[in-house]
Amino acid sequence: MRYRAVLLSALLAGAIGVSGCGGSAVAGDSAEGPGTIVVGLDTMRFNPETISVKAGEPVKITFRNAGLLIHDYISEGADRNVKLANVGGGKQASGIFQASKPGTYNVVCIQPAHKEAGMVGKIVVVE
Ligand SMILES: [Cu+2]
Repeated sequence: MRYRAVLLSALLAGAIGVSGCGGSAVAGDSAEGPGTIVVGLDTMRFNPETISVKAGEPVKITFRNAGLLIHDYISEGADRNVKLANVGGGKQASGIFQASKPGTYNVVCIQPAHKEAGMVGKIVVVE
């Protein structure tokens, strides 16, 4: 529903000519799931560190890099992992995560030394 509202307001903005930046950010994106945003920081943290999703449901995860360094948001062990790699500073990327089995799935940034510095997160899949 939120996706549809965003799309509608984008269309309206375009129609009355107040659209600030060219191109549609939503075109081509999957509309599956309500969507969750995780921010990556140069302090080697994900914010939020842990997100919670429902088992079996495809969830759109958007990883927004608020730092200057390149970061990744890569999950492990799920049916469909998000592999948002080499996201530049100020950029963002989206992917679909889906896990049928409840549990805790790890997320890492695989840039050199980032994981070791604590750039790890979790996706908790609940029933
Ligand atoms: Cu990183």
